[in-house]
Amino acid sequence: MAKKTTATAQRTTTDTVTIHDAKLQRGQGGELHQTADDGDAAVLTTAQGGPVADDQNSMRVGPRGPLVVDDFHFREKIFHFDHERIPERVVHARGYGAHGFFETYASLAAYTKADLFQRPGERTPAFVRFSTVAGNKGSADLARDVRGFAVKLYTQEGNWDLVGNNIPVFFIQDAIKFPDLIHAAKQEPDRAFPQAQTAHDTFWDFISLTPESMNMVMWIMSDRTIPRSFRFMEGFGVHTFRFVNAKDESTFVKFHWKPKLGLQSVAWNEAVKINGADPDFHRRDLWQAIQSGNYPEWELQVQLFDQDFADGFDFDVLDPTKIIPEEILKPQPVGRLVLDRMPDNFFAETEQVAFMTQNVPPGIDFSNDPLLQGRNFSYLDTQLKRLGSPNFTHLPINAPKCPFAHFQQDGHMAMRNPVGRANYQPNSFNEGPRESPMRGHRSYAVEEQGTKARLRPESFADHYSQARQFYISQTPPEQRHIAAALTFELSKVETPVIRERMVSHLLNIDETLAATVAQKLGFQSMPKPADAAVPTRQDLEPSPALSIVVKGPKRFEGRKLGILVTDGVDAKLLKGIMAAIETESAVYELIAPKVGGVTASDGSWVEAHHMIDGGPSVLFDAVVLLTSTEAIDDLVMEATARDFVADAFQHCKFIGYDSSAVKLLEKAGIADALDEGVIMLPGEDGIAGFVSELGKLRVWGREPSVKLGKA
Ligand code: HDE
Repeated sequence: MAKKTTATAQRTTTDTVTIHDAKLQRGQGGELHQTADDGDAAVLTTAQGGPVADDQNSMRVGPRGPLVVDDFHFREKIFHFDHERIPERVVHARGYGAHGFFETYASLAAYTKADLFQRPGERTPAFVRFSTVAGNKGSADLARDVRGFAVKLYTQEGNWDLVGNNIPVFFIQDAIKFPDLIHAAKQEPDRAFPQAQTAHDTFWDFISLTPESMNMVMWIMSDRTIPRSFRFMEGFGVHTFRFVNAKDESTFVKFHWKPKLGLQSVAWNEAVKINGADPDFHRRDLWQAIQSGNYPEWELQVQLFDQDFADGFDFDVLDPTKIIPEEILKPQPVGRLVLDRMPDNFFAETEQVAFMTQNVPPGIDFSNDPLLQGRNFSYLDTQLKRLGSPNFTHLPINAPKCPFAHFQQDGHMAMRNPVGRANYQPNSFNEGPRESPMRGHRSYAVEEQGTKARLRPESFADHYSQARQFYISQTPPEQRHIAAALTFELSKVETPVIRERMVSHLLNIDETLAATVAQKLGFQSMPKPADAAVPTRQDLEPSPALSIVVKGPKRFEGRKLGILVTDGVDAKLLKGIMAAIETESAVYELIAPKVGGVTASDGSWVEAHHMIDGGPSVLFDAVVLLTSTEAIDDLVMEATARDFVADAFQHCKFIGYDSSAVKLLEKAGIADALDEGVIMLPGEDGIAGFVSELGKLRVWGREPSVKLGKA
């Protein structure tokens, strides 16, 4: 007898089974169906709209026979599934986006006619996508990498895309080098690894042969490339742009986004562990913040300058490997960006959003930065490749939110089709839109002349002075992290000459830095400094604005406290801490030895967010250990609990603890090393005093003793 393998045969007990809130019922032939016949769900249909009777079983000949070709529902379902993926972005593949708005503070009419900057208080809808550059779509969030900070502003005069990064300079001075840079940074082509890492030969080979990247090297080896959250990063337009006003006068402008909650990064050792504990750490952080109403906010600041300033400045303002230090040209706040809504659908919005540097409204124009000009060429191409049709602007996320009218027509997947007879202009039928010389985008009428040639200007030749300036502007822990990052990255480079070449560049930046890295790499002798077209300037003043620590937060606001609790936890103390954290506009999560929660000293049940394994201390900005005399002996036996404390300590975090947790400090091996950041609770200044201390975020003075990142 043939084996009975149908769903009918497998399910013999009940007639109705609830699965994911839908009902499975038996059809006439006894088959099980998910059914909407009771009226509480929409009827499942094919893409053609035909109601589907059975979505659980494909059509076949007999219970164990072959499938039949006329099962159009099966064919359509599988066909569509097979085509679900689109090519990932060639760079910035992994990203996460959110909706929000930009609000103008005051009219900038004197500088620009850009409509969004005319009326104080006006709000312009915005969509922002944050990204890493090198990793593939599924890579981990805490890769050491530049972060993309791409902003689409749906202005009343067309979309403006400010496609920036969290670092204000770039690796190269000419867009023609971009494919080489990216090939070198991504996985090596023969072995297809390493993923989302620059710590490999080809990257450092290219970099060491490209001295113009040295300023960027200092930035990427700093903690800027391991941000704690998208919410605590700066964003930069990088290039010099132009504002153009109604009188057609131009002012140069550089754009900066400043996070309201201050800057913050993680430690490298922490980043490595976060990638294992929660590869979606940055996504989850943004999701949780927005879903809980803690809307991240940035201020848009602009550096405005004229040709005279540009002529007198130490470096060429068209060179994207240089900044204009904020101390020399103060950025002016002009508005704020608030992210207050997550997309309804990741693919439709975050994946399909198409940013293009050439999307500028009237009043915003380009400079001759060769990188910017090259980008203006590239971004349109890449959207066609990725989205597959010139009609990608028909997708809601890419469509302007202002009225628009043009004669572009047809093509794959055209969703908006012109009506009427005249699909051209001029026409005699008075149909369709006409151009508007008064309102339309006009480029600044700059006079250009020169000899056509492939060349690099002399004014782009100084590759080391600003790299040095960046390095000397960092606080001691930040300088240590740069040395440690260089050491780590170069330790993964197998070809000795590449390491040597890098150290020879470092000699032109800072001798102590070069010596530290060389010593850690085990060099027997120092290489000669790299040949430099222009000697490094020693006279550039440090720019404190370049330090993350200096620009850190004043409060714990927006950060997350991890509270490790056990049965018998002091209910009053716990409640006090939770209330104080809420008052600080911060959040907390509870971590317990077991899934579920614990019973507090007053007998109440305390629900935990994580068991210790799933909530290591790297996921938090500070931690508190609240246990009890009954539970502590079991707790100290847990390796994960000891790691929780030891990691928090070595990552220089603040640790609050109650008297019963002393044993855990001992077992974690830190009881002898307690400092001002390890605080017995409720503490001399009470819980409020403890929470106020947390605003300092890290006890950097501890770092040399724990040797975290000490090169
Ligand atoms: Fe991009 N870049 N880029 N880039 N870039 C892309 O466009 C390119 C550069 C940046 O979230 C691509 O839609 C060239 C600098 C961001 O969707 C592509 C050059 C800066 C994003 C492209 C650069 C950026 C991209 C790939 C050298 C900071 C992600 C997918 C001249 C100011 C946008 C895409 C998003 C994406 C080309 C250099 C930022 C291929 C040729 C400098 C944030 O068009």
